[in-house]
Amino acid sequence: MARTGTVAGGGRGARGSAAAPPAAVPADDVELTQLQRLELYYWMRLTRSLEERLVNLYRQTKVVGGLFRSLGQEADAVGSAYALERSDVLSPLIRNLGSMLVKGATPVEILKQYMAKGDSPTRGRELNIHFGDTARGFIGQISPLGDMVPVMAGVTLSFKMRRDPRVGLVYVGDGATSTGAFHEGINFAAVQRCPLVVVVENNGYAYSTPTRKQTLAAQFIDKAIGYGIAAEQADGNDVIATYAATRRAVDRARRGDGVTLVELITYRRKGHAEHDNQSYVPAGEIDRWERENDPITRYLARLRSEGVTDDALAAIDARVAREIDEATDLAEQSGVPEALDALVGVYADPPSERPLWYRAGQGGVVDQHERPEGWGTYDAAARGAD
Ligand SMILES: Cc1ncc(C[n+]2csc(CCOP(=O)(O)OP(=O)(O)O)c2C)c(N)n1
Ligand SMILES: [Mg+2]
Repeated sequence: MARTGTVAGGGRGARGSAAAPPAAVPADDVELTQLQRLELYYWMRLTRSLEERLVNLYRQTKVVGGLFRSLGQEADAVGSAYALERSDVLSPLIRNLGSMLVKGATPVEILKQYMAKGDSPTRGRELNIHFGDTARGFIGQISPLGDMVPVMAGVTLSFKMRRDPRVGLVYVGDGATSTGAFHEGINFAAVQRCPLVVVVENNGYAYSTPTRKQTLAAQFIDKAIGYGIAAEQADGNDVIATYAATRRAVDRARRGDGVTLVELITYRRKGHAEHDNQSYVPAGEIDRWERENDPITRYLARLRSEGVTDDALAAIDARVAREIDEATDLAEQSGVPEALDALVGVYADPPSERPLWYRAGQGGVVDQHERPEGWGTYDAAARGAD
């Protein structure tokens, strides 16, 4: 079994990730041009600023539904997605706004989606970043944790069967690794030697449950041993280390050497969603991560030490601010969905199947037994004895 890894942060792994930030270990040397290094900064800054704009809109009650932040996890989302080629496919989670932006999702789409506008990607029928576009290589996410692992096993098995040299990447949280779907999916993909990268974002919490309360594994890469697959572990708050570890896994998958479990050690600085006040987090923990291990602050220090000027960085910040302002104006101008639009794309039109024969001419029976008066409630009084 291949078992390699950038064990940055002293291999602290699953059980200790929330206790203390990993030390700022320099990442492996990787081949990235200056332009690419600045792009990584752009994507992280865009992710954070877009979420900050969403917080403002949420407080103005313009966001419909919950708001899930990736504050402090921008390097893990951006660095891992950046390791993919354009034709590769990823399956994001709620904290992977950065990954979706890298894959081509646009700020205006994200803002419209969160505000449930009529011309948003799901036309107001889904929330936050639950939408996909196979042309751009990101699959629409679903809420059941771990369930996208078997889906991505299938997607990547189809790549392999068609001899299509594409790679798939699926994100799971630390909590999601405790589901049956995760186990079945990763095991199947391992046995089939699918070109799949499974990224475990170890951010210390699954909702209010700290990692030590939902697994006894010392670190998530240990789980790879049981599946007979390769593992990589990296400091998820170091964008270059994250990129490098994921890139090794992507290269391995493309070579035909199967699945890699990549553990990215990071920290969720906000609650599960905006409504969560994080009362269960030990005092000082969040402040410490913000002070000592903010992925953007760390990367800025690195870029400056490599000779990037303040002017160059300010130009990126200005570009991000301009793009988000323009996208917000556009999104705010869009209208709400038409009520009848809720039916579009739900039923086949015309129906692909003829109605069931035993229902032909039986509309009255169906109405009586399946759509009684007061649809959705049980009106016992009107029905007498039953
Ligand atoms: C199978 C399943 N169980 C429970 C939930 C409810 N739920 C949604 S997110 C979440 C916590 C997820 O934690 P983790 O996997 O660590 O991801 P994170 O939010 O930290 O990124 C829970 C329990 C769900 N969506 N699916
Ligand atoms: Mg988690």
